[in-house]
Amino acid sequence: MQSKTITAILFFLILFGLVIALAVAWIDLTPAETTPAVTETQETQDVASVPLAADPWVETLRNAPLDEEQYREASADLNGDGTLEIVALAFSGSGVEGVVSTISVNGQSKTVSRSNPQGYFGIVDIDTTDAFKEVAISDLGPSTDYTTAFYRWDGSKIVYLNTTPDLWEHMTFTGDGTFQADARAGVLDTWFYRETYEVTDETIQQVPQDFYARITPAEVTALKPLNFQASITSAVTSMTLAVGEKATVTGCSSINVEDDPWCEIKDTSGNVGWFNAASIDLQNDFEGFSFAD
Ligand SMILES: [Ca+2]
Ligand SMILES: [Ca+2]
Repeated sequence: MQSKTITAILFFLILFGLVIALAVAWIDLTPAETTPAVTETQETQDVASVPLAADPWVETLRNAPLDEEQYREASADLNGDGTLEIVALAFSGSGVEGVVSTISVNGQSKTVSRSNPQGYFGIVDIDTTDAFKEVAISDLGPSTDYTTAFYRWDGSKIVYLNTTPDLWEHMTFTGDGTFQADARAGVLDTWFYRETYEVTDETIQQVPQDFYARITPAEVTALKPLNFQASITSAVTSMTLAVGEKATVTGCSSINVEDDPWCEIKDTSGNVGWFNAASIDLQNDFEGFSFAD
């Protein structure tokens, strides 16, 4: 009886020892994998040493590579007095369309009113006969509605001249006090024309044109028989289109609906006619007009 009891106790002790040994081995093997290194780093980091959360888009704007004539900081004589000004563009805010850019000249600053900045400015000379050079800051807009804001330094303060459509790199500056930019028309379908602007009395204004030519003429096809008159003022029919006949719309007399614009159309034989923009049904008279946001 006694030896049986001793054997049972020994067996139990060995079994118990084995269970303990296995448990210790399992504990030794597993913990390293359940605590990721990143969490440890975050927990042990001193809160004061953590940099403020930077908006990735603001960082992109601050660090994006620049071409030759693009600047985030520049020294330039903006008012022709022989002294260089320090010009700088800074960014704050967050989100692609929530970023605010601020232009500063010699420590004075102005907020650029648009919200999707390209991240740099250019220096242009609209009129080579005056003392000023202009700071041009373009913005990509909410849906490729590109704009450029223009500023001057008058010797003591920043003067906002105006904001025009298009990116300044895409504009034509001939130095005669005017420049050309692509602008979107407000009549018919979606089309762009070359707008001329001039700088006068510390502001930039459009120069009215008799005719606004489409940069890309609209290639259209008549969906019903159509007549066109010889000019805006002559009601004589100069051109007709049969169903299925192709023609090209080249431009209009105005780019604003309020001006009651007339538009020019040419057939494939070179005949020219005019139609009132309000008189046609863009969807049912023609096929081929394009509509974009
Ligand atoms: Ca100066
Ligand atoms: Ca000038």
